[in-house]
Amino acid sequence: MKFVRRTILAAAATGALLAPLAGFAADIKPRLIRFGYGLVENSNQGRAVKYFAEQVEKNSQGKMKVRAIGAAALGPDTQMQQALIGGAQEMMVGSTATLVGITKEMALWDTPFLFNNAKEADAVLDGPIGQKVMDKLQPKGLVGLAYWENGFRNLTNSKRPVQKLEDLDGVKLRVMQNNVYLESFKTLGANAVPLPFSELFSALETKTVDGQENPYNTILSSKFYEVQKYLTVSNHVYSPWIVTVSKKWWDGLSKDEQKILSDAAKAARDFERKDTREEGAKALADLKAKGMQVNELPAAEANRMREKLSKVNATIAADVGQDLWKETQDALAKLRK
Ligand code: TK8
Repeated sequence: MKFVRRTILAAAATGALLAPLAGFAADIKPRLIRFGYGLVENSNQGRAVKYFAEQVEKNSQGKMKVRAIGAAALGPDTQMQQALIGGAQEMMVGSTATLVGITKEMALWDTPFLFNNAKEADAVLDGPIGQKVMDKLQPKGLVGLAYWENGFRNLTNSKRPVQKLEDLDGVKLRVMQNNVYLESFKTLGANAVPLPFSELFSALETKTVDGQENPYNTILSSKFYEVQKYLTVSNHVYSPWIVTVSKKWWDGLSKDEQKILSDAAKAARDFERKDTREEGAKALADLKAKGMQVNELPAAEANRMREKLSKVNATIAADVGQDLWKETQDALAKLRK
């Protein structure tokens, strides 16, 4: 008995010694981070937030705790952004598209058909252009840490398969609350209705809107297949998510604490992109199995769509600035060489 107790005491002493030693040089205080997001827990977004939380807790020896709050329980993206700016909430991840009202340069990522594939998206988002756009958040009270993948967006609706552009005529289509999306889908002939994501499922269920557009992963995790019959593969735009922090709160953190958050956001980005792509590769089969009728937009129609949508490019270029627009086009041309 005595031996057992001594062993336990010795083990406890070693543990107690090691923990503070490991954290000795680092300036880390106990912190509670309320981290909000829009999708459900069992989604690529939810899984990545969980991974982020684990990284932060581990690398701060348990001092920094992340309280992950999903399913828009803290409100839609725009509401959380305001909470971050005011300092009432510490962190969130959401669509860059909902940030355009705060930072107009974010509209760059709404450009239809900007990226041809995920490799191009990663290169531009993780490179100097992505950083430049992200830095524009700071004067508005937000700090961007990393772009995560939402993904290439595809159309779903409950009316008919979209085989040609005209099939979109009059379809009440929910779009993100953003002028580029509104203008893009109006240009395509749809009756575009801006709505927050948190209201989307019930809007589809009650037929307030006929359709929406989102990546396969989200159509699956948000169970849109329960209220949408037709899925049209259009890949009309690549949409990023962005991890943001309240600048008010961030400025009060030590350099060590900031680094822990920044590193964890990037590690979670790599985890998330891999997870999203793996799930995305199987999702179409899953969605078919759940009863969705899937069609590819014929190449000729996809080209017509691309051509029509190129009209909004001029508006985007004017909004984000001609220099940034040109820099992006040049970077893409270089990547495609
Ligand atoms: C989740 C949204 C979602 C986006 C949308 O909060 O609104 O359609 O694609 O991922 O950010």
